[in-house]
Amino acid sequence: MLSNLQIAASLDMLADMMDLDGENKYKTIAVQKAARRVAETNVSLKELASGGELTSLPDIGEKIAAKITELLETGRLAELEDYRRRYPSDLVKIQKVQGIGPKTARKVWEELGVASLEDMEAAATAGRIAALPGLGPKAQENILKAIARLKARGTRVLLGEALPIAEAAAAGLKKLKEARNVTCAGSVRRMKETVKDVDIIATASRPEALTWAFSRLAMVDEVIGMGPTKCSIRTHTGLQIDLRVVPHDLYGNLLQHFTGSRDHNVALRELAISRSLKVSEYGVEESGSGRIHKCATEEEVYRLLGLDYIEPELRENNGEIEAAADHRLPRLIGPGDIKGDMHVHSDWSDGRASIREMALAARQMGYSYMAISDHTQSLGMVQGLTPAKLEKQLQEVAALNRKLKGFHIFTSCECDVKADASLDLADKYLKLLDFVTVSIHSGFGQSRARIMTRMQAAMENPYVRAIGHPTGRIINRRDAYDVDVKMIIDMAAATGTALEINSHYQRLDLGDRNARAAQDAGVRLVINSDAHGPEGLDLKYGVATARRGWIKPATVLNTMTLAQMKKLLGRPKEPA
Ligand code: DGT
Ligand code: CA
Ligand code: ZN
Repeated sequence: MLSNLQIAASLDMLADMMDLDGENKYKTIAVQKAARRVAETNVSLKELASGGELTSLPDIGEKIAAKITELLETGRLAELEDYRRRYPSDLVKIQKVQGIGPKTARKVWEELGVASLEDMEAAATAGRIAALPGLGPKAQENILKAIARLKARGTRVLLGEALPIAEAAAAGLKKLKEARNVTCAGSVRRMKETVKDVDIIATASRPEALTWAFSRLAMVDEVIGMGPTKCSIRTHTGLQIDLRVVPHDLYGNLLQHFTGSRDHNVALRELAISRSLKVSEYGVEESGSGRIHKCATEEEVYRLLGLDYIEPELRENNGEIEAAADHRLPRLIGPGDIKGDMHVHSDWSDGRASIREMALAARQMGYSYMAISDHTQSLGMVQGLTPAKLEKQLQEVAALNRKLKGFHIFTSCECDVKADASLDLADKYLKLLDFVTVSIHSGFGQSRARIMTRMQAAMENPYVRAIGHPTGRIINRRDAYDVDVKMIIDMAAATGTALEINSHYQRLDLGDRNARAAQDAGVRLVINSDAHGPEGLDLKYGVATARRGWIKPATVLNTMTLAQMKKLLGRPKEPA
């Protein structure tokens, strides 16, 4: 019987083959979405299928359900096998290399017999790609670079994929009457943007009740290891989770130890030695007397070492220990500091909900404002805002603002800065808006100088208040465009333009380090959802990224009250 992960892999492969074959884009996307849904589904598809419930999952219609059933019943998918007979399966890896795509992949296979990434690299190194019509030396060079980047990349899981599963596992354990404490530790607790695996630490009246229950959770695909106080499992999504049940009186020591990071723990141990103490998972020991302090809480561990409590997100040995010793840790931003969202899409561009629905959802979250920032037209989407459409949208927003109680919608757009560095809407339109965000959505392959010219043109525009997802990276999938982040930060400071922390878990752009550098340079940040539907409004990952970047509430524009924001936007922007 196939696991969810294997089913998702087959569907993914099918989508890739369809792409290669030049199949209709919408059909391909539907299969990709289904694959993703399957991979993220925590209950076994076998069970859903046996209850005839596959189509109860979002993104799974009758057609996809039939494919899944075929996979479950026969272990194969006739359609996929047919493709496999026609194309070498490694071609799909080639087409996914940044800047190659299905047409080129087919061309190099048909013309040069290139059937794997190794073939591709060899052909490019030998100069045979450049000789193909329509490709040339520049394309060949880019292909070589992309292959090199691909090789350098690991297989860490995105936090936004791992955390919901980790939290579901923890919630499953918390329900047991034997459970006392249950907490995620490791990189998940530190909210690192990618994680290798999930670590859960617990205390219990009967440890084996917890490890047993853990091994029986619906999300478990395979039990990797099992003992009286330890259990490791692999979920249907392929993620590994390690549970450790620890003694109650050492809970603080062990939670601290297994939260890490390793570098933080090493530095902590060194500091301890300088204070004649020894820190380990067995307690804090006084070197002279040999007395061991067992700590039920992490706060006690840090207190014994003479340190202020250090939030998990800061534990990367980036100066937090020194700051804790000197009582100079920042008051970090938290979810409760956020008062609104300045980057939200609606069905006026590629969003799925109306402006009203987005506003109601944002108000429901406790916000007092949002900016509706639909895409402009050059993105190549039929729906983008033209000047005429924008003027109509302004009327709709004005009408909504008259009706909505206790909530304000700022007018905005996510304006493209085009490959030639011009903005996609003329100043006379930008001027009408409360808040303009500019993003790069095209010409990703341009030289650093070209990209920076575009950034500069955007930031020097007096109406542009923020740069959206400033580096363009998609974690594990697409590298940043060739930007000089330091220069972006300097330009932002000089022009008084804010930089976005885009909260989508695949972006987290700016990332933690860059956000910290921006704050140090006096640049304002804005933590946005970039939501395309009400469910996308959560800023959890953006706030976590900010916390990892030592960000204080005052650095972030959308911690302002509505009145403060209105006042700020009523004045021209000013250098930092
Ligand atoms: P990752 O790679 O995303 O899973 O990152 P972590 O930090 O979750 O690393 P992991 O799962 O290997 O270990 C969890 C924590 O346990 C780690 O942050 C610190 C602690 N730890 C584990 N092994 C060691 C070790 O050999 N030395 C030290 N000092 N700490 C360790
Ligand atoms: Ca881990
Ligand atoms: Zn957007």
